[in-house]
Amino acid sequence: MSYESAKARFADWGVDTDGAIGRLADIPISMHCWQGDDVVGFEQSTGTSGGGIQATGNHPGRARSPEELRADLEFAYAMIPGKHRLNLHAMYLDTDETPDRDEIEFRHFTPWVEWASEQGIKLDFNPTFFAHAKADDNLTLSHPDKGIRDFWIEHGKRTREIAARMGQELGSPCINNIWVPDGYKDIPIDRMAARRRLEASLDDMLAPSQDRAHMRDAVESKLFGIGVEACTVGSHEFYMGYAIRKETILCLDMGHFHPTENIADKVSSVALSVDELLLHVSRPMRWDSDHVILLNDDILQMAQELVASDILDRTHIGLDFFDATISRTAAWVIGTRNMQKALLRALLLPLERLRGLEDSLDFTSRLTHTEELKDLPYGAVWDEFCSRNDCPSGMTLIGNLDAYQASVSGRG
Ligand code: RNT
Ligand code: ZN
Repeated sequence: MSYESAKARFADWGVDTDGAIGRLADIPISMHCWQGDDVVGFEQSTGTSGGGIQATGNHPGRARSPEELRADLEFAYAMIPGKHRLNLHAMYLDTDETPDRDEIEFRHFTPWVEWASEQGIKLDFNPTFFAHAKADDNLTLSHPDKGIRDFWIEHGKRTREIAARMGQELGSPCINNIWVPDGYKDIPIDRMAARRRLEASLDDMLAPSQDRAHMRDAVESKLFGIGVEACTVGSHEFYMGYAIRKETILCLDMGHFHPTENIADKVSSVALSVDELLLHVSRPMRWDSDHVILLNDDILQMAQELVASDILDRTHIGLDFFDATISRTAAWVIGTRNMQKALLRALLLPLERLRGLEDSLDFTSRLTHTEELKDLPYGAVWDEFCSRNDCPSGMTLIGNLDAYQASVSGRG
């Protein structure tokens, strides 16, 4: 179907497709660097990621250096319509030096900032509280040993300084997201003590004030992880309260709740209590498995909630998945485009009309509407969005992804 006929079909429902395309072009997605190399990073002496984070698979083509990762990212961004962000983790430093986590400085990341500036990409950042000997017990900021807590507090402070410099250099606030793996494999005696220690450490870390035009702090909760089945210190309730009291951004990772919970339902509730949200859009399968996101009901509902609740301008959309059984570049491209496709569908809803039906308790017509709307030609509008942004779709996209994967599959 041509775009013109699709536009007319949507116009029958009172929906302006050009308006939706225009709005979608202004929504940046923060693409996570760690899909490109299976969460390994570029420190000289890393082991496995630990902390219950697990990339499984050994498909050829994993990026082994910052240069390879940047080349892969450039290709991926070229296959994704619009301008997006890159979400870097502290363990992706690019330097010949070997600073420990409590020694990192902005200069260890300057190649990333120079590259981002050339590419017109803004950066987000994360302290890395895993894949380190001092995190082997799955306790970092809540560790009973003050020396270990202090080590991680210093790491966190440094990432906040680095994030602020990144944001300043690139002219866009860098979201620095704190996730710690802290928890207990078996039933702890004193959860309160662990939570008090985590809170005190976070307070210390966040004490130095930073300009919110340059960086903003976010905190990410989790239900459980492999190895910390009995208790996660930084639970949802912990961070929800913390974010409200300390006025940080709250990060909701879609894999960090019980599998039957609907994460889309949460955003309007938490948005009443915190100014800004960060999402880690992910696809848990039975557990926090971080599968590549599909254009499925979970993602469609999430996008719909952001649009219908009118919180797009205070929600930072980040992605968090990593599949090592498929092409890493294809994973980025598929997942990021799916997030955009979901947002496009939400932007193409006749929301006023649907709200009217709901408010007049006409649930029959609400259901008829939402089901009939599923037959509208979303694909034609998406194709138009891609072509206006010089991006391929369909068979051309598949050909490009295959060719790029073939070009990197010889990496050892
Ligand atoms: C882990 C969290 C966290 C990480 C990244 C690498 O369960 O989801 O966001 O995936 O920081
Ligand atoms: Zn996450």
